[in-house]
Amino acid sequence: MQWRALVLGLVLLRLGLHGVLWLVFGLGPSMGFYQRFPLSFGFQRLRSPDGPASPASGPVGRPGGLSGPSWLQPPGTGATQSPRKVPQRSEPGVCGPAHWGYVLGGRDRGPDEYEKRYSGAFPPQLRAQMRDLARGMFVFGYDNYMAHAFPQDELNPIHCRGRGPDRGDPSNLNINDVLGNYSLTLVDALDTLAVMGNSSEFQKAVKLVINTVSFDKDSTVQVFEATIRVLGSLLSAHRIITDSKQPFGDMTIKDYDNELLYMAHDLAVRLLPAFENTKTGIPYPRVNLKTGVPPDTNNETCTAGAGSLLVEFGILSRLLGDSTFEWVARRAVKALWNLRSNDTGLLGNVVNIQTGHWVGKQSGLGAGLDSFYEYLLKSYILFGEKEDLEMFNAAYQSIQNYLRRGREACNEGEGDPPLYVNVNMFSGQLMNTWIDSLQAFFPGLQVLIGDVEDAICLHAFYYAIWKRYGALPERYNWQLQAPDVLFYPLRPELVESTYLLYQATKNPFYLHVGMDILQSLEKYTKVKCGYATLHHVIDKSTEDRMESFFLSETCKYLYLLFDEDNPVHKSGTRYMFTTEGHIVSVDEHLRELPWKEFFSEEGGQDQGGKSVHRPKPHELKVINSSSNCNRVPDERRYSLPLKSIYMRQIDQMVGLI
Ligand code: DMJ
Repeated sequence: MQWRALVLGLVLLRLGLHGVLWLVFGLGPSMGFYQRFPLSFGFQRLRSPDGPASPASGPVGRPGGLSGPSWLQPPGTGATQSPRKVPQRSEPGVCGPAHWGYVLGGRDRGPDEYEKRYSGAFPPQLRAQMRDLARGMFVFGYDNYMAHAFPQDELNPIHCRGRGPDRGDPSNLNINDVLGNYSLTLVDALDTLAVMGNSSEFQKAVKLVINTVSFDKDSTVQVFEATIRVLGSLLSAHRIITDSKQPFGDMTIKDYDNELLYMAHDLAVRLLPAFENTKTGIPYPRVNLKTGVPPDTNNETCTAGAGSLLVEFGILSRLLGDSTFEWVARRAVKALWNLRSNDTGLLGNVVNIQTGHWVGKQSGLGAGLDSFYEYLLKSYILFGEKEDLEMFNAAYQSIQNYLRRGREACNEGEGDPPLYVNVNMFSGQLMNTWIDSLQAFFPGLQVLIGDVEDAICLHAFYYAIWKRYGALPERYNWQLQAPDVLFYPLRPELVESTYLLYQATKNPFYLHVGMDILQSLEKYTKVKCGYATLHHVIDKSTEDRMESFFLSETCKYLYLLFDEDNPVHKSGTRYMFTTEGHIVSVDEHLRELPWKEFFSEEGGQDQGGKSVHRPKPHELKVINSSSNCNRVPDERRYSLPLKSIYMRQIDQMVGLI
């Protein structure tokens, strides 16, 4: 009798606990995620929107919520803190679900049981419903852009109008860095149309871009933004059109003659002046598409802006057989890399391109640095250059050593859960107590490198913030447990990580997260003609702006999360996403250096003293007369000032001089 009472008691206790967690997390009783992922920090412990966190609601044994002292202290100073050893993976991005099943499923259980436990937890009908909701979200934004804004750059979704560069106020960088008067939203959305299988609209949109978009504009844009949003999209769409397998349906264009590739080249050539007259090789942040670097331009650039151009520039170079673009982008990455701190290995967030002095000494994972790390790894995945992986691995280890606070393992051990903070690049000292919403991309990157367990934890932290506000505030202060900067411009980073974690784990938890995000976007940001930036994540007031990444990234990742059978997952081609969410197939062709064949085996030395191959003179002639693209072999460029290269590019390609 006593035995029965004990069993009954335990069952009731468990049911009660389940119910409490359900109420607290609001994730639905079918999920059962906590059984695998014991979050010893509670989502509920974040401060409520309109008041401080209850002192009693802090982490176990420590009143005061998430402002745990372990995040304020450098690694290695507390009992539970020591710099974490990074899991070593030789080949990033290639592990299959079985591997993740092991990582997540507890060491004593195999992936089969793991699969069994969670299959069916998110019914297929619901998944289809969510996929359609995500597609509807894209269509509503896209159709409204086409109806009310095209050919302007962006849609003002509240007043149903278009928006272009702010000519009246050139200092309005928030707008002018991004909007170049080149139908930005249409260009940026091209491959989302393909991913959603909409061939008729994709074909229509591509023709429209070819026939109406020009880069011969008096627009001063940020090199980084033009690269990731426009150049990247053109290259992605070009690859989709010319893919012999056509996995997304018929995305071919009748009489297509590589127009998008040539447009990409035209744009890239107009960006090249940014790489001239810079003493370090780090590019100027902005160029005028007609006239080059403006005379009064700023010599300071953020690390991510200058150091995340290699994926797009590298693809362009390898498709054209013209090493110019990859060379300048790679030179910038190396210049930044060489400026890292000798002590910590960290980089700052703002640098002077002439002196190489760090103007912003903050090192973190968010604004100013985010895609720098991302592109070290993604460049390696695409191009297979070992030095990119080596840089990434070293950067990742420094991040673990100096930025990561909290306990060593995500789901076990004592102390606060891991968090990546902002520190001084030279001393490793904490610089502030906020994290930004851009940082939410990092778990996705961790998935690619194989650090899934840590990714789960960091993602959970961001999701906790999302659940609190129905959006991610631009900055969240983890000590005050309140937003520091309140707007949310429909950013994709949390969805991106959610999608990648779902692909890695197949845990339905991530479908619930995606559903939650979709529903709050519908609830708080949908307006008359599209989706609007949240001005204030607490009072939910909106701003009349829909950034182009909403269609190119946020909607795409949401759609892909729920579209299990999408060719991105099932076609046999491996795809990688650029930092703007554009798909690029990872194939052998991009690992070839078309210009390499032009060099002899005779060695020489480059400016850094490294061995290089020297071309034979007769080979150079062949190269220069081989096409209407300006094929400049690498080593020849080493001996030329960049100015000459640029002049020749402009002269031959654009005819501006
Ligand atoms: C996008 O343009 C890209 O993802 C970029 O890398 C940083 N952030 C925005 C969206 O938030």
